[in-house]
Amino acid sequence: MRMEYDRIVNTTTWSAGPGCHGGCGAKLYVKDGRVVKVEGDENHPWNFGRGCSRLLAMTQYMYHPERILWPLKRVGPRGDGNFARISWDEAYDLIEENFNKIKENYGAKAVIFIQGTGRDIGGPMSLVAYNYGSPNWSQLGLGGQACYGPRLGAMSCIQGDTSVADCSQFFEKRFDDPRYRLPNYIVVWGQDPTRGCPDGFYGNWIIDCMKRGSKLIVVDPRQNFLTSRAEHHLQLRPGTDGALALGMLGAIIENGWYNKEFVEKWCLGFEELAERAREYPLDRVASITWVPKEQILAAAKAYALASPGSAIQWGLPIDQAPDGVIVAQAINDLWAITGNIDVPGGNVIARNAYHVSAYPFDNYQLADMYGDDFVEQVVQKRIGSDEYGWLRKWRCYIQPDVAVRQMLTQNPYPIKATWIQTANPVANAADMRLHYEALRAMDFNVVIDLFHNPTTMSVADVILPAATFAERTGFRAWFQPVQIISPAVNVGECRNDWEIAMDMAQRFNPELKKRYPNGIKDYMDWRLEPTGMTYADLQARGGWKWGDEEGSAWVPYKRYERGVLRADGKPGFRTPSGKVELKSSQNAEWGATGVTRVDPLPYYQEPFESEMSTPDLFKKYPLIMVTGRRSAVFFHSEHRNIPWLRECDPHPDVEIHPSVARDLKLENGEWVWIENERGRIRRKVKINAGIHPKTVSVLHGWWLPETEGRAPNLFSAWDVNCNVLVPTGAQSRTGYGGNAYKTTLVRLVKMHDGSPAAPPVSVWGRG
Ligand SMILES: Nc1nc2c(c(=O)[nH]1)N[C@H]1C(S)=C(S)[C@@H](COP(=O)(O)OP(=O)(O)OC[C@H]3O[C@@H](n4cnc5c(=O)[nH]c(N)nc54)[C@H](O)[C@@H]3O)O[C@H]1N2
Ligand SMILES: Nc1nc2c(c(=O)[nH]1)N[C@H]1C(S)=C(S)[C@@H](COP(=O)(O)OP(=O)(O)OC[C@H]3O[C@@H](n4cnc5c(=O)[nH]c(N)nc54)[C@H](O)[C@@H]3O)O[C@H]1N2
Ligand SMILES: [Mo]
Repeated sequence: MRMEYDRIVNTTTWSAGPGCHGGCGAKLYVKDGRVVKVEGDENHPWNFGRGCSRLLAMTQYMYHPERILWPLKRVGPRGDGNFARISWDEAYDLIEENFNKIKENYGAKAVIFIQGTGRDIGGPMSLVAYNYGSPNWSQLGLGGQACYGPRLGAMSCIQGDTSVADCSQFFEKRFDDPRYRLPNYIVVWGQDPTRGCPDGFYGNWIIDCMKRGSKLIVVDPRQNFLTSRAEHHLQLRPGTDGALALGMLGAIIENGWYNKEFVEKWCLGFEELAERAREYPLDRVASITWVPKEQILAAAKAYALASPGSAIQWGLPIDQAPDGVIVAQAINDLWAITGNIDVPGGNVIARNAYHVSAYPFDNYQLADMYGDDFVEQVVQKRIGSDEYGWLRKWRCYIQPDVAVRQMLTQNPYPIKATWIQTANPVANAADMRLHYEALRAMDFNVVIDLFHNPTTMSVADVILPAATFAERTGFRAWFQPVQIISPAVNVGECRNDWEIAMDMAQRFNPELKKRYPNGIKDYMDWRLEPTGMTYADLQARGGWKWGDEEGSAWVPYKRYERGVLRADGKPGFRTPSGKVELKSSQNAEWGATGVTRVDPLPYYQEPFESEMSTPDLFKKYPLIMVTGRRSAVFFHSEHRNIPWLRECDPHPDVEIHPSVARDLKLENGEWVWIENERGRIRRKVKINAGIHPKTVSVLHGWWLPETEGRAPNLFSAWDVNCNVLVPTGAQSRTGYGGNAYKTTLVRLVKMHDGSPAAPPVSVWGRG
């Protein structure tokens, strides 16, 4: 009998393929040099054999007939869709030549290096940017850098470390580890982890905890799987999380439900916080948030009285609230004053095992790699650092809203080219048209991707084909364990993103060949050094290593008592004072070095567009469009071309409340216009009684790969993508967070006879 496979390769998921932030152990079944089946690895303590639909559809993704298999060069005008096959050497030569020409004429900072979300490319991509000589590394289009950065920044200011809900993920034995205790309550705040597994967090862990007895409080304007099982569901007005958190802080303080011992011993600024919170009595908060006062009080009481030992797990809408950093600060204060930091079942501090990271992200790590002088130079020139002190002090990205304007105005210095690796701005960027025009204004754009999309079609001059996780080496350390990515097969001439980045970095700086003579192999071994193991060692021991050394900084709990968090070895938190700074000295200091000032205490700010902040606009556009809730089968703009996945979610739809459907005489399944001052798009009506009647909910990232790719159609992106309507430039005072992704005002308009009813959704058009 013939075997159905020749071998199984055990590996770790990350990025290309499922698209996600990764971490799952996966098994790749290989037959005759092809992956024929993919499953979750039942022995892996991260996912215990489970795998999402995108993982299971890997074979359709890898061997898709439209996958880009070799380097391409544009021939003919941009937008015409004519590309010629070239060799890797020709492609590298072309890039080198063009980038060097730009460097001669305008300086290296005229090139922006653009990555997408949480990919593994951050580290190696900065290697290309810095060795070419540009300080400008970014997530262009992510207005306000509004994805996890604001939450990380706030936590860094207030408690000096990131923390996450404790679902036992820091122990290899997981729920069986004797040190672990379940959260009494998990507050799921503006996140739907069952769909998205975001930010180093596996969504099913919440369900694992629920099965064992944890109760839920969910803060979300829309009903979903978790809200239906929650003891408290606070269905708030989008963008008002800051007010809600301040109201809960006030109630907890006023009623004495906070943890007095922890506050006294470990917190600074409690009195000031209490005074600030008094400005947010529950009546006021209820009218801002739409959540009845009694519900807020009941949820605050339940959470606080079941603490320490309750956790808050929060999501993207916090970053995307007005002044996202400040909203994150208020929520962080909630788990601080209830004594939930780094206790079992609370918000456990999340240090990477052995402090290994694939992502040299902050200034400390960069200084380590390149020296202090280099960091100082990079920081001074980084786009946006004059306006925002936070950009100089905190992470190494440029400010994307300032960047896109600089690309268009060429002021204060020219920007002439981009390197786009793992991003699709002409689909995912807020104010898509603005980004489209900015990229069109460039002399030269390199795109590294796996498929054509609206960005490659409209702006790419050279395209390099990237490998999926199943085709390459790499490693992941976010947060536990340290684990490697092992290749199973090759597809076409596709290459590992890390290799591409290293190849180009070495072309721009031949000195790097001395440091990494074997390219990324040496780079990986150097990054893995703190584990005491090489890539090969890790592979030999099965692929991962849990950091579980008793007493180390990456093992819970109560590390602030043990003196392992701070560089000086003293007990306390990694903040200037060593305390949890409810009134943040760093926030004040970082803010003060830019043009904008930042309040050291949390406050509430009304959304950029709303009934209160823009009443005239609201009269014309009375519905709040909430964008970007995650679909389990898509990752942002990806997977619309994967048959098994598209079948689950075939149409770009808009969820509306039955009362809105009644008022506008709209039926389930009909196509409708969504409009505002920036344009209009078409969507298919889906009636959902689980959303608030004053909101509509849409997925972002839509384009239709089955339609015409050439300009002006660009796979119908202008027709269906909600980012035509989402504004930019509403970032917070820190430069991080904000924008109106969850709070864009729109109106719906019924289509009349003669208007083009539906875009040609040919293959998927049934029903
Ligand atoms: N309206 C609205 N817009 C949003 C959001 C929202 O909530 N609402 N969310 C925003 C957020 S949080 C984010 S993070 C951004 C995400 O935006 P992006 O990171 O741009 O998201 P994707 O569409 O997943 O990926 C972009 C491209 O990268 C390619 N790609 C995927 N993996 C790899 C890889 O490993 N290597 C290479 N070379 N290419 C790869 C894909 O094929 C795709 O074309 O979108 C933002 N856009
Ligand atoms: N399958 C899949 N997984 C993904 C992604 C993907 O595209 N597809 N994207 C990844 C990325 S980069 C990110 S950043 C994460 C994001 O994932 P999450 O952090 O989960 O964020 P969202 O999906 O934007 O929204 C989560 C929930 O917040 C609710 N919500 C909307 N507006 C508000 C608000 O103003 N306040 C509150 N409290 N709730 C609100 C929505 O209804 C939704 O249920 O997911 C990651 N995982
Ligand atoms: Mo994101």
